[in-house]
Amino acid sequence: ASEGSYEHLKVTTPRPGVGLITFNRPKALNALFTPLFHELNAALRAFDSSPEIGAMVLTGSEKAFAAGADIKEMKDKTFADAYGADFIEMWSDLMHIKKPVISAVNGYALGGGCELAMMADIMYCSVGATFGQPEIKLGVIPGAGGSQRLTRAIGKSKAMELILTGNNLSGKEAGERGLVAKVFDSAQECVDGALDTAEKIASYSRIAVKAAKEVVNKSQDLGVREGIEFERRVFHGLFGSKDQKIGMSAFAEKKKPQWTHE
Ligand code: CO8
Repeated sequence: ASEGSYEHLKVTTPRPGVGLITFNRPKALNALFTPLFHELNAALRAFDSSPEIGAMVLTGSEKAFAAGADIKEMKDKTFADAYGADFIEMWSDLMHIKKPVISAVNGYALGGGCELAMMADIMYCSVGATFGQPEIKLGVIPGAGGSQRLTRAIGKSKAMELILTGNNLSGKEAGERGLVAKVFDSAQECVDGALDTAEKIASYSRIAVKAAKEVVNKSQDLGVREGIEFERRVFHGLFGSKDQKIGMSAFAEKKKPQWTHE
């Protein structure tokens, strides 16, 4: 994931252990289309497998995180085109990334843009962010998990209202309703805040971070009892890691832990 090798993205490593992916399709407000996803998936995978990287930030511009799927690319598709080619399946590869991903949302995050932001592990936004699932206005419905993730995040009644009306949700309200973890006053502060959090995550044991992300994600799929049992197994497993010995010994010796990520 070297700088400058992408057409629709900017890919950089601005902080120790942190990969930053910025959508760069300004003329179409970062509308999402297949060539962009080929690049996004390649960039995410490169960071996920890089030993240098501990966490990632995904962002757009001040005007738009992403204004949705590219309507011009989609408009002439038939059912057979969409179903036959599993249209947008590869748009959800973000879900298979093992390292934490933070979405820093400024401007429009509509339709697929909102869905992609919600696939991240932590969402941040600025007061100027605008979330929405406007698919109903185009004669369709959310197609990349919006109906499920938005409903879990903000509750059925509000999600239903947004999805049935196509109305937007402001950055401020996204914070109040718990869609995002934090709301910042400006776009720059939002990206910087996401980079700060990513840098902090990247400073910990990669093994523990991976396990923490995995167990929290399981809470979305499992019942509470199975989830707690799963968590305990993973917790026990971490006593087999070097980093558990390093972290706990460092505390006892009042030293800073030097992780080996093993
Ligand atoms: N697709 C294609 N082009 C777009 C899109 C889009 N979603 N959004 C904006 N653009 C283009 C415009 O056509 C325009 O291009 P041009 O200059 O060539 O005319 C350029 O971006 C700038 O846009 P506007 O002039 O419209 O800018 P405004 O500031 O006036 O308005 C809005 C901004 C309100 C965001 C407006 O552009 C808009 O309503 N866009 C469409 C929003 C939308 O409906 N999004 C949902 C799309 S459906 C969807 O996402 C289905 C999800 C499927 C799964 C996705 C998996 C991840």
